[in-house]
Amino acid sequence: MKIIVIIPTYNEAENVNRLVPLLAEEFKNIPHEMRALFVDDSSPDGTGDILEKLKANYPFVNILTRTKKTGLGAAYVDGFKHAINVMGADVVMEMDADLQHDPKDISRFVKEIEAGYDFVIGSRYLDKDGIPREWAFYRKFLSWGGNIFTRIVLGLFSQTEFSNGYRATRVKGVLDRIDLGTLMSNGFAYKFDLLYKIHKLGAKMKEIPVKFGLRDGGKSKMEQNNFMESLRVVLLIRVRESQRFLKFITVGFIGLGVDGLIFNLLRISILPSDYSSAASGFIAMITTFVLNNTWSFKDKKLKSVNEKFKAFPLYVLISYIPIVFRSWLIGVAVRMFSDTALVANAALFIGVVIGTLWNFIFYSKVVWRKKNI
Ligand SMILES: Nc1nc2c(ncn2[C@@H]2O[C@H](COP(=O)(O)OP(=O)(O)OP(=O)(O)O)[C@@H](O)[C@H]2O)c(=O)[nH]1
Ligand SMILES: [Mg+2]
Repeated sequence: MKIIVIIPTYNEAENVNRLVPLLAEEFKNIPHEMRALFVDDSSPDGTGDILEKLKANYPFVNILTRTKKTGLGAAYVDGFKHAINVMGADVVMEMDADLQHDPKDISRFVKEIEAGYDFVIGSRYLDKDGIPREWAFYRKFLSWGGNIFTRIVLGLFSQTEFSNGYRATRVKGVLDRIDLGTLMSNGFAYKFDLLYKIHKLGAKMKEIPVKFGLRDGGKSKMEQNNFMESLRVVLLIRVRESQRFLKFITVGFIGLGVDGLIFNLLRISILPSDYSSAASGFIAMITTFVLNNTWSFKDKKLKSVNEKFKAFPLYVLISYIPIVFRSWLIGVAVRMFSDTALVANAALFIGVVIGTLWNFIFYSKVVWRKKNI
């Protein structure tokens, strides 16, 4: 495997001299083609020149020079593209230059990739010493609170770490399926979006405990707006994810309208009420199926006639289960309490809410389970 450790630098002259020999030590122990790719934004402190000198003694050093400092996310996107398209990476790693990420951990990341994981992140929350003791309370709180908040908002409860920039990602089938041009932030917050996109692909993800050191030398480049930008990205991911649900709810209402309209049209023209209901229900099912397929689940669209014919009976079956459940629930409720409009409608409402969630989950996981690539 060709593994490329991407290290963005901005004014890290003090650190790269120490980091490169440590990388050399670590790379010796790893039975793969190991490379480092420094992405330097023309640092005014001469980091680029120092790297050029290091390159002469350490051939694994590669340098990508960007003319402008346009943010950590933008630097990484350029780094990923270079690593994949120019250097032919099988795996890319993300790592800071300031020795807060211990180079000795690299082999632990590689082992997890060898074991079949697609994405490995170093978590500072699996061991109690993950975060530097010396950090001020507010920084500890922000880091810890931010990760808990993200975990809840994104509903990714298996993940304890979202913001650490020490990661390894498989290229084939994972990173090469992500449109790097559309990541939500040019700054540090791209890390949240990229992690979520990797999760959405169904990648096998793994956390390993790491200790986050103190910055060794030089100044922090943590941008002032990091916090607000991260909050914006996490909330936007949530909105983006909820869009499908909102579309699905809209389709449900359209279905209800179609059902009612056709039921009444048939009833007053040619059919008795019971037949009208059966016919309108069926037409409403077809309508919602088509709308869900072309709109709510557009990205997972069933394209061939064959696929649609197979999926439709499943769709009908899934949709009928909550209707049966709802009828049962109403029966139980009126027997337990009293047969009043309030009890019956309250039970109906609970049944509809449960049914809506049921349908959404099973449509997502069963009917439209395959993502089109
Ligand atoms: N190329 C490039 N590198 C950057 C940029 N911003 C940060 N970096 C590098 O990204 C890595 C992480 O930045 P840091 O300033 O260490 O951020 P941090 O670790 O969250 O903050 P500290 O704990 O204060 O160090 C370092 O290697 C920086 O040199 C940027 O805009 N362009
Ligand atoms: Mg740092």
